[in-house]
Amino acid sequence: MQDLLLPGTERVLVTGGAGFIGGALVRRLLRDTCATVFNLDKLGYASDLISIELTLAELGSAAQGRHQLLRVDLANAEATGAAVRQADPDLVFHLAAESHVDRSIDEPGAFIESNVTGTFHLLQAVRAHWEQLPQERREQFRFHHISTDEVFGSLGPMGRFSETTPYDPRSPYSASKAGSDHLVQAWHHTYGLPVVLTNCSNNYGPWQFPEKLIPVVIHKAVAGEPIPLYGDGQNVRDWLYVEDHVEALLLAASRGQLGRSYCVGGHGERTNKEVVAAICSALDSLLPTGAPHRRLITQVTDRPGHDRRYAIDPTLISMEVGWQPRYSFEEGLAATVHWYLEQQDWCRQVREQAGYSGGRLGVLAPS
Ligand code: NAD
Ligand code: TDX
Repeated sequence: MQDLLLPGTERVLVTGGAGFIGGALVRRLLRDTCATVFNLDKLGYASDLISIELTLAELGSAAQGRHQLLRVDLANAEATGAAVRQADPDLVFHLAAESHVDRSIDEPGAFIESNVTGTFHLLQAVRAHWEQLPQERREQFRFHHISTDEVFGSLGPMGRFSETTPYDPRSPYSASKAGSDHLVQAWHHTYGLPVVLTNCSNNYGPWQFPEKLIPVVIHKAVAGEPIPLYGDGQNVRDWLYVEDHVEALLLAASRGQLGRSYCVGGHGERTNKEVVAAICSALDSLLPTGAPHRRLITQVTDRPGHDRRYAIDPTLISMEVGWQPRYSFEEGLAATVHWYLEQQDWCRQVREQAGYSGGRLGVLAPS
């Protein structure tokens, strides 16, 4: 069971563990390892701990005391230092970030604060921790930074991103993530901090805050409201089921080469129009009274600076660490649509808590 982690990895710090991908990672660590998980999160609008609480209840006494929440904002250097000292980690997965491109258009400052300054504070705290570890723990220690394919910019109709693609971020979100990637690499080169990075494509699956494409489309279709398709709907994203991303993170953290960055993607390229159509036809079978749901698809003003196409070449991570995605897009999407239909109360609750009514984000005022 402990094989998922390097031997001696008993204390794992996950930042952003109350979010969508961090939550999936925390649940996996609780289920399939014996490690104690320290979950550092500011508990922002996209956070929710219900999925972790359900997992803890399911595991019963086996998980007693193995999940410890550290409610900290990485923008606060002092609190970040104290949290890292309390966690005393053997391994860090850094996922905490503001993550929604549309919100980064409306409020870029929050992205610089969490993603750039927050990563800087975390790196300083982790470096101080790592430098004072006894030799054996110091040699095993890893800092795994979780990033996105959006740092590479936008592709034309051909080609895929790989580890050698130059950085070319184009939204406030992707620029802030690129900044954090550069900080992590700099801490490796300058201070010797043992880091691994991964740059993953679009994730989807259960427990994603309902502001991103797939949960938004499911929600709008079920409610019988217009389904917003930005621009011509021909933008391409490379979709990966969240459990496959978690598997890649665990493998890269234990088998990845230090200082390396790995591109993660599951050959899931689809246009937005194709994704929306697939959700509508899944819903036609599950909710025939609303069929055909595609009548709700509505083209709306495009996202400013909308990247045209993302696609990942995952050769390096499959060759070097042995990662392969398990879910096809069709399997993952069917599971996701089914899950959101069952969890409409959860969606309503988290939207209400966040003060988000489901309206359009990230449009510039007319000049
Ligand atoms: P999310 O928005 O669901 O969760 C992010 C979590 O980080 C939230 O719980 C939030 O409270 C926390 N957080 C944000 N700023 C913080 C701060 N200053 N201090 C402490 N906690 C803070 O995001 P997600 O989709 O789970 O993404 C997780 C990570 O994976 C991010 O770094 C993101 O850039 C990266 N990523 C996401 C995707 C995707 O498709 N969702 C793809 C590739 C990479
Ligand atoms: O209502 C919508 N209609 C629509 O057409 C929304 C919310 C999105 N879109 C389009 C914009 C994108 O082309 O769908 C595509 C996907 O949009 P998002 O779900 O907002 O994701 P994206 O902007 O591609 O970024 C995501 O993938 C990379 C995550 O939010 C990032 O955190 C991750 O790094």
